[in-house]
Amino acid sequence: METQIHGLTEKIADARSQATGQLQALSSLGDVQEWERAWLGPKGEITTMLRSLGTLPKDERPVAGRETQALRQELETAFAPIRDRIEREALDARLEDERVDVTLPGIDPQIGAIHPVSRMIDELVEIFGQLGFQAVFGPEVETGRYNFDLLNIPADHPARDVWDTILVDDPTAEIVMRTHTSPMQARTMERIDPPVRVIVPGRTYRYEAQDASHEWMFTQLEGLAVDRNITMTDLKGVLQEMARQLFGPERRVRFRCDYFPFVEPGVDFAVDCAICSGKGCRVCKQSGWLEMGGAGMVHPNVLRGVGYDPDEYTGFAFGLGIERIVMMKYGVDDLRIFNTNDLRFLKKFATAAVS
Ligand code: YSA
Repeated sequence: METQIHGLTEKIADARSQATGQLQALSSLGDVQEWERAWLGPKGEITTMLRSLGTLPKDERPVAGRETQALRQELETAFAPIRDRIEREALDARLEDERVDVTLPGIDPQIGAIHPVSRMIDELVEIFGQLGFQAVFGPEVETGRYNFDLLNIPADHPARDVWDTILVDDPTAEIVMRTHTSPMQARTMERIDPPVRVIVPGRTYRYEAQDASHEWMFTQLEGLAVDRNITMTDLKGVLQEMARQLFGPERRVRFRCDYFPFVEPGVDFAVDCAICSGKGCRVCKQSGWLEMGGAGMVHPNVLRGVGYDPDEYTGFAFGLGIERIVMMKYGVDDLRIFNTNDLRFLKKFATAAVS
């Protein structure tokens, strides 16, 4: 009996000297956690000792229990200030490490800019909006029916070849990347009755060799107005107003005969070069004029094709090349740069946006 109690007292003394010895050697947060786990934790030495009290004879347990609890108390009291000191030191070191000098100059954020072509579309939507046109959008993958048939270009017509069409998958199904925004003429007229006043900005695709003024993917803006008594004068007035707002009040517009199967009469229209005021320069290729697109009075067959009566309604339509307009407005001499992601080029427009 005596030996057991004696044994426990020795064990407690041992534990005390070991635990306090280790305590003095703690130096890091890891040490602190490890020590606490080993001595005071639920699976630690003191708990194990308390659990083993059950093996003592009943009348000795209270004394042994008190002594063990006293040891726990003693160790907790000795541990607390050491733990607090080490935690504080670790926190101080971390704060020093992560110190931020708020007086250092900041890093300028990289500010993006709207692409010049998108910006031009926004500008045109605004201008035509003032003239009563609403912007609508159509599919870039089209059927031959909308890209050609309903535009008065029948299957065997040679005009079908001039569009350099990119076919999607099966050639017999004639699913095409739209070669122009004109398919939206029929799509719009099928959906609504006159009066119609819409513009259609969007991407178009042609199997075409690239050069300074041609891309295989480019952007057009279609315009369509159908109502009673619409004449060529309305077309000229609308395009003249657009040119005036886009390039300045003194700009002149030129219309020359051209052929498109979906208009009669058809024209191409140009604006006198804003860069040289029509005298001739590199941008207008010394002609004094910058071609902007095709236009004309909507062909009666196109109106008939969507169920409109050409004896009751007339209309005009036009299609502009947006990249070419940006080129004219800003004197850009190679259209391919629009798709190169060249930041030096794009940043010029970023600056123009904020100035
Ligand atoms: C004509 C009459 C209408 O009633 C309505 C619309 C049109 C335009 C017709 N759909 C068309 O696409 N005509 S077009 O082939 O001469 O192209 C119109 C404009 O798109 C051109 O003036 C040019 O500015 C631009 N364009 C054409 N091919 C291009 C191009 N831009 C860049 N790269 C190309 N490969």
